[in-house]
Amino acid sequence: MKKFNNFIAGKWVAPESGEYFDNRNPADRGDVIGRFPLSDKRDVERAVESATRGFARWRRTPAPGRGDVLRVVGDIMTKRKEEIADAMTREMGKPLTETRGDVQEGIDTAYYASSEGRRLFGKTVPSELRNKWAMSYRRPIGIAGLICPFNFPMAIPTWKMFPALVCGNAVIFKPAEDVPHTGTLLVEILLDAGLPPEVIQLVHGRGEQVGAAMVDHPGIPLISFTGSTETGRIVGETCGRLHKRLSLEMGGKNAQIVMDDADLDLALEGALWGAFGTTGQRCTATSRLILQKKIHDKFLGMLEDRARALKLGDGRKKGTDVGPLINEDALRKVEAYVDIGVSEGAKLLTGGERPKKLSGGNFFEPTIFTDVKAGSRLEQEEIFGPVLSVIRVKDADEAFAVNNDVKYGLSSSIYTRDVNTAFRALNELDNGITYVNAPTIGAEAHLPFGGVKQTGNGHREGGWEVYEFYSETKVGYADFSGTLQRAQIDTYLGTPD
Ligand code: UN1
Repeated sequence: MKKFNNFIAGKWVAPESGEYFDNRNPADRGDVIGRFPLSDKRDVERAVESATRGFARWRRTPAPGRGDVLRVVGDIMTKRKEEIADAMTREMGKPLTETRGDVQEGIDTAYYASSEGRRLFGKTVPSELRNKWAMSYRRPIGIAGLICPFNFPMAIPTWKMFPALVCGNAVIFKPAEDVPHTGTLLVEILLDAGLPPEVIQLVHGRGEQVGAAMVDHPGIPLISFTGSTETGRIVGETCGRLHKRLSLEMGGKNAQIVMDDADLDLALEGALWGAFGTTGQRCTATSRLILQKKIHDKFLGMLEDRARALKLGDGRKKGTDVGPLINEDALRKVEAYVDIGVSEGAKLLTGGERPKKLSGGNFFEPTIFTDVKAGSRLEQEEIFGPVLSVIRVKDADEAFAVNNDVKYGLSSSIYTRDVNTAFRALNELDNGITYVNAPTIGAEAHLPFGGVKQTGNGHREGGWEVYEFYSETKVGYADFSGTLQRAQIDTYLGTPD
């Protein structure tokens, strides 16, 4: 059985505990991919010491040079795309089409970050005084602690890591314990591309040990966390106490609205992809379907047939539409929500069980509940699985109110042919992302990604905004007048020539 290690202080090293855990294929629990370190506080401590040295060196490398390393990273990922996708499906479960997309998102992020090395704009503005310059510019912050989820094993770490690196920070990377192999491949690629070793540290293990030690460590001034709102709250409390810069990406309860005037065939494809793609394990997954009353019954008929026809199975086999859930805990959580739905009086239209076949993996049938009441637990709480709740509404106002009446605010979608309704939705839906005539999933790497309310804490990943998070703005004033000029006191016109 292959044993993998942490990457600390420029070497692949065993964890201080000497303990390892099995990384299993969720489609076939008997298939063990390898054994990965169960690290703890001591490993994080060593990672911080090394990253401190890495940072001292990396911050002095000009940003275009830092970007050049990421360009090579993108080139290597492009060459190895197929092989990484296969390894990712084996440890995470989603079908190959999706894992290829996940790697592609990493490639897009690499090239975007690489070109940002030649921008990282500050601003030069006029001073109110003569012979004085005023400008803002960016500086790196230090060590970035990145705590990543399992559902996008390549894309999400790259969203965090590449902007952090191009801004000149060193990185301590903790992949989710369900996907340590993809995390390892990513670090190998960074090293092959020429990243100086001490700039990146990889520490495997559980959130309670490694993640918590990173959040607690005073030597890590910046934390980026993607995961549940419950864990995010704990992370936020600690970071607040220690004055750390923190970006949180957390839960979602995303809705697709289908209006009476929508193209129903298009809306159907969107609902299936949004709800059951990645087995519903996306923060952006469609977990609510809000149907206007006239098309409600017809649309449900169309949806039921197609949902039943989805093929569950090993994501590495041809023809698989939906892979397994990530682990046994996820399965149990989904089952618990099916029970909650039934007890709340929602009607189970299809699914609701583990399939009879495929008992060797963490499979669960695509599940649809109808007659779901707005405000019920099924309608309000994040499930992170293949469960879609259908709510019937009379008009756009009610649809918008139902969409907005949850504690989360990541993504939303509306299908309509009416341009006014579409723009109203863009204006009125309380989410970080709203799609018109497209599903709730499918964010592109060069636009800001994130949500409002309890989905986040105001930061964005991806796009241009994330560079604000990973850099500190500094202001420089250079007075070359040779006299004391007092801002706000001396006249704007200064002393006459
Ligand atoms: C997530 O939902 O967890 O928008 C990330 C998408 C992907 C990223 C999703 N590009 O669906």
